[in-house]
Parts: sequence; structure tokens; C-alpha cells
Amino acid sequence: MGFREDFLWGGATAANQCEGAYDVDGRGLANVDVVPIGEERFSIIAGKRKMLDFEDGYFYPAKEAIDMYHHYKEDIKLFAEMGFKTYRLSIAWTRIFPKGDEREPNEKGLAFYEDLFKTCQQYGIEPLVTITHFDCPIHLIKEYGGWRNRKMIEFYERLVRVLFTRFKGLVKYWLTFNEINMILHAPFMGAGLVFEDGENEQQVKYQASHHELVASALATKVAHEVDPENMVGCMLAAGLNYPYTCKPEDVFLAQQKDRENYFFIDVQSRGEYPAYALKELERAGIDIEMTEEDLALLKNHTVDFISFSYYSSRVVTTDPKLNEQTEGNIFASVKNPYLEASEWGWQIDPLGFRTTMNALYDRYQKPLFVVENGLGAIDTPDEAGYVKDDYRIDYLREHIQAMKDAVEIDGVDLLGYTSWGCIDLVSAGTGEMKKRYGFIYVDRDNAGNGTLKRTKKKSFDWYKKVIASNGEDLA
Ligand code: P53
Repeated sequence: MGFREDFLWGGATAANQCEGAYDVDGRGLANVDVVPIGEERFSIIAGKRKMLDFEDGYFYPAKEAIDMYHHYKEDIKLFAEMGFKTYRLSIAWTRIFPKGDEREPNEKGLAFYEDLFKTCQQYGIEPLVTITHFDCPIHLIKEYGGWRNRKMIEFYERLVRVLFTRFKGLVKYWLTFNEINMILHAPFMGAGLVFEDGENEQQVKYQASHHELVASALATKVAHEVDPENMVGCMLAAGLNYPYTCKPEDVFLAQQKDRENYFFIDVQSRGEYPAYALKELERAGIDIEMTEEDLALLKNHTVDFISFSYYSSRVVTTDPKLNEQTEGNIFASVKNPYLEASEWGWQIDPLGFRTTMNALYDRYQKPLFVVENGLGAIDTPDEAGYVKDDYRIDYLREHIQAMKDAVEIDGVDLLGYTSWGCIDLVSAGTGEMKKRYGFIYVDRDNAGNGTLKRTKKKSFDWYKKVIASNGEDLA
């Protein structure tokens, strides 16, 4: 009963949100470096405003982030102390290929990750590696237009070949693209897309999506060729759309909205474009260029497992009067009268987590992996620097209980759970440091002040107990 014996408990981060050292050891510039904190961040993320280099008058939080580049040994030691079985991190593409279209990789970048993986190995921590977590080399955007260009598949293939070969025996679990469906809402982060005036944005987004889907299948193929032990997963920003009422039109709309997200995973997991998507694309006048070879790759190289992030559920309605929007930018949704929301307006719904897991398992019948979940909150350290984050413990307790129910009662096959931002890091959505998720507090504020000192929060000891009891002791 309960979680499997080899359940992979751990935490998750992404390169640009924690590493810093953006120009160290030959690293090139990436899209994720040049999104500033503040008002304009969101329009840049959405591909509506062009910023392809640092500009005066802005603060770029990812430049230094929490400087994990120079603190990883200390940080992984703390993860080990909590009992982590796995650590999810991402590779910064521009550490390996600074411009993206080189023939030879940057040895210093490879050496950095090799030592990081060896540090994990020393503690018996299994790395779970996201190959791209919203990052795309700036050179590839300037020169090729990002993922709108088919050439990207080739550059991505170079990257994955180097990674799979070099880290064979050190890394077994891989994710091809973080939250691949976020390309629909955050195309600059998702795919390095910046739109020209008057351009058919949907056409560009779906062509870029196609390139990513083919690249993902190709990576799966290569991963299995290099080492049959490799396990490759897709990654969905999950969270169901609830109909506001039982009015059939609302229920229908919720299904349509869910399909916008499932589309990506349907291709990655079942190996072909689903019928509803082909019809929808046709109606919208979107014509995706694809080859026979693409279709064969998609068909023959589906993922081994389904990973996803879950923070919240959403609500949709066909009633314009009810369209009262919540805050929470990308998560803007109709307010659910039955749920409380976080300080950033993300509605808290543990049972929705279980419903989401069931929906995914019903649909794909492949093992699931929860690779992000958590509460972004403002933490206030006491005089001794200690954070009593009972609100975070409450959120995680309820979500882990719901996940346990999905496994124990509903029979979902679940490989592991990595909570988001196990150490405080820069928020992807807002660029803030004060939106914290960690078990470990990092002394740094929104403006970049602070000593970067790491301090265990109350949730650190709580999570340690959860892991030690394999999820039985959630008190
Ligand atoms: P933050 C929303 C906005 C941006 C990225 O988000 C997001 C989401 C939610 O899906 O996705 C993931 O930092 C992402 C992480 C991110 C995390 O959600 O805005 O994979 O990079 O940090 C939390 O609070």
C-alpha cells in the first residue's frame, strides 16, 4: 500500500532561476536572461515586446539568481540531509552551446554539470534532468527566429547527443521540454518567439510546437539508442479546467480548454496528432509544414512516462458577466467560489490534484511523475533568521495526501514527486525573489540585495520526516 518502495522524493529547480553566473566559463546569453523584473516582463514573456539583450534601467534577476553555480555542493548536501532520492534540475543550453549552432560543445559547461551529477551520485540522489526549461540561446533567436525555424531541431539534436553521451551512467531520467504547452501563453519563454506586427501568431506558435514535438521524439529516440536504460518523459503544465456550472455549454468549453493542453501530450505519448486538433487547425486556417519522416518519428518514439506540474485548477464559463478574473497572470481564471487562493491569486485545490492525476492516468496509461508542486508565498524570517512556514507545510501536506489517495485508492502508477523550488529561487512568472517556494531560505531580495546565506525553514524538517516515512507521516 501507499507509495512504491523506490518512490523518488525530491525537489525541483531550473537553471536560470537558480544558477546565476550568467556569463561565467563561456556561457552564452539566453532568452531567460533578458526578461527583467517588473511591468514589462509579462509582455516580453508573451512575445509581444522585443528585448533581446540587456537594456539600461532594468533589473535582471536571473543574472545572479541565488548563485547556485557556486553553491551547488552546499545546496545538494542540504537536499541529501532532507533525504532527497532525486533532484530535478535543468541544463542551461548556453553553457553547453553558448550560441547554439556551434559544432563543438563548451567543455567548461559540461564539466560543471558532470561534477554536479557526481555530487548527487555521492549522496545516492538520482538526477532528473530537464533538457530545456524555457531557455533558448539568444543567437538562435536573432539568427533563426527561435523554434519557428525547422533548423532548431538540428541544434537541439546536437545538444541532446552531447548530453546523453557525456552523462551516460550518471543520468537516467530526462524531460525534453518543460511545460511544453506553455508555448501557447508564454511563447518567448517557451520557444524564443517574438511576433512581428500583423503576423498570424497561432500559425507561428503551432509550427514552433510541431518543431518542438519532433525534437522531443528525436531526443527520445537518441536517448534510447545511447542507453536503453534511459527514461524519457514529456512535461505538461497541468491543472484541469472546471466548468463554472453544469450548463452543457460550460462543460463543453471546459473540455475544449483541456484539449488545448492535452494536445501536446497526446502527440508525445500516443505518437500522432489527435483528430480534434487536426480539425481545429484546419478550421483556424493553420497549415503546419510536416514531413513523412516527422510523422514516423512521432509515431515510433513516444515517451516512457508523463511528468507534469500542478499548482492549481482553473474555471471556465460561457457567461460574460461571470468572467471576473483572478490575479495570477498566466493562471488568470474565473474565481472558484469554493477555493482559497495564494497571495499571488493561484487557487488552492488539493482534490483537483488527485482529479488531475486520475485524468492523466486514464488518458495515457503510462507512469506519472509529479515534477512541480508547491506554494509561492512571502516568508518573514524571525530575528534568528528562522522561517516558520506552517502555511507551506499545510499546502504540501494536503497535496501529498491527495497524491497518496490517487495512488492508494485510485491505483495511479506514480514514479515520484519533486516539489517546486526546494530552495528559494527567482520566480519564472514575475521575476520576484519574494515569491518563495523553498524548504531552504536564501537571503536575497527582489532588488538583488542579501548575503545569499542558506537557512533551513520549518518545512525542511517536516519534509525530511515525510520522506523518511515514505509519505506515511504527514503530521
Ligand atoms: P512562478 C506560470 C508562470 C510561469 C511559469 O511559477 C510557470 C507557471 C505555472 O505553470 O510554470 C512553472 O515562478 C515553471 C517554473 C516556475 C513555476 O511554475 O511564476 O516550470 O519555472 O517557477 C512556478 O511562481
